Amino acid sequence: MKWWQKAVVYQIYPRSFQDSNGDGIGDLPGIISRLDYLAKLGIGAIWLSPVYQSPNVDNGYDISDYQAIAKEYGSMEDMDLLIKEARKRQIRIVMDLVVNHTSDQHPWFIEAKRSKTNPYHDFYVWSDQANDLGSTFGGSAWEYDEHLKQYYLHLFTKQQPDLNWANENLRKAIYQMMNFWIAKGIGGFRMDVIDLIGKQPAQKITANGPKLHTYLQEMNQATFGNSDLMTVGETWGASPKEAKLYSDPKRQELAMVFQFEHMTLDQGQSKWDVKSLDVAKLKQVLSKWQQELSQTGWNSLFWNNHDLPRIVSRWGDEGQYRLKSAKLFAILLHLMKGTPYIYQGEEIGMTNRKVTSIDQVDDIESRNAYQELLAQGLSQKEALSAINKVGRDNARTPMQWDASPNAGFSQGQPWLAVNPNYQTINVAQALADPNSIFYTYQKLIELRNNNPLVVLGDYQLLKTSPEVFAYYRTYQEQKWLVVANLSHKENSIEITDEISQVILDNGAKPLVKGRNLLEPYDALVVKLA
Ligand code: TEU
Ligand code: CA
Repeated sequence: MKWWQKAVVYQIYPRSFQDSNGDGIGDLPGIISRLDYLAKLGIGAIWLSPVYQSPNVDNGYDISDYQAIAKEYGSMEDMDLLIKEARKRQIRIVMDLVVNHTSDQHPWFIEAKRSKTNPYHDFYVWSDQANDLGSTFGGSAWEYDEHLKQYYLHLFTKQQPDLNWANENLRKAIYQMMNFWIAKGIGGFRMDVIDLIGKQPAQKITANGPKLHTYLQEMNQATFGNSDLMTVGETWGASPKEAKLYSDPKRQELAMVFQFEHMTLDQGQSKWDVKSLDVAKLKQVLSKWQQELSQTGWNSLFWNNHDLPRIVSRWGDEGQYRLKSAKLFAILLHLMKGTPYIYQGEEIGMTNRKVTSIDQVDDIESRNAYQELLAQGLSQKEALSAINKVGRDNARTPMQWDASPNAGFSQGQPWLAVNPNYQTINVAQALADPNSIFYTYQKLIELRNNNPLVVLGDYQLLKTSPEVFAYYRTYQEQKWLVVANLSHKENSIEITDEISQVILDNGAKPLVKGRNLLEPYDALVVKLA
């Protein structure tokens, strides 16, 4: 068993985690000061969103120097100290690797723009014509360069020019940079939009290009191949078949990928067209992924990240049932097979935050979408309502540590306003309350550490009423049953097994053999006789 099959990973969005010097921006010393808290939770790794030098057009996902720490986050000494202090607590640091594109301020791009014969020109993707390929953040994916009279490709903002992976020197430079970080003793890489690196824009192929897996195998050989590093690729476009190509150990590519099929179930025509969740579909999709990757490959398990709205607000109930529904989503996910990820604040049930004007929105994706939605004929109110539901700032408000001003995140003015509910939802409160969401997560991590069933057991979905999600995990002689009522209404479940013990619940009454009534958002794990 690999360490990353047993570990739970905690994602930190450094800008919003803990500010140590009052400038309103979270930083590395701030993270170090909170390691004991994370150790108490029990996590085995931190996925650190980008801390590299960046003009911050896309909050660090536009990198101008891969081997320098952004000044506002601290220094390389702070980074080394973070790695060391985390290791002392058996926590590894997984770095965000953003190599589909750089910032337009990266020296490579500045050189690339000088002339068509500059050795760095071919590090990027140029074309004499623009086709109708669009950018994820709105508008065309092509930007005209007046000087070179050529277009360059940017699948995200125009300040994020796409790298040309067909260029061998570029690939070597990236591998060298990765080895620089590996030598520091990091725990692995989370690879930003890695499914795009094989792009062939002339054919309008972006995800899953023909050479994608060749590049990843080459990268594996040139960098982390012979180490025990954890690697997870962000792949919005992956089907189970593709996920197996990435994560089949025999193929020597990545440890696992983030797939997003379950996270797009409430989308209509676009991300901004939000529908209600069909729980039956959620069951079907997650069960499909559990089955498909049961023999080959490995799943990653998540509800949240820095791009997604908060799960309690999205599919749970942030009001009356906040505690119960947050625990339900924790139990449902952490008992599945795969590596679970917790996004900062999820473990205390942080919620979405509402804005009343576009001026309160920081995120580039939401700001661009707002203009596009208005142009499509939506009212300002409708556009803001969509942003309030699924905008990325929902996940990016500062971490709520305690009830003091600015939630204990900063002594100064936070870069993004704190969610006003911090006086009741915060870490200090959670740690003081034995019934808090925090302790449910802690218990789930402990269960994973102590029971091979949780890591390795087979998964099997039970046939139940549509809103009840129930599955078995079996390993050797052991069998567990997980039941979750994803509804603010009562439901029921018929159980054919003898139950020997309740392992964990969210306030739900113990289950019995036969018919059981389930209260809203009831969730529990039981051991079968
Ligand atoms: O996200 C990939 C991506 O496609 C997102 O833009 C996603 O579609 C969107 O956020 C959903 O709302 C990664 C990073 O996680 C994201 O933060 C970056 O902005 C993006 O890549 C570009 O690097
Ligand atoms: Ca700071």
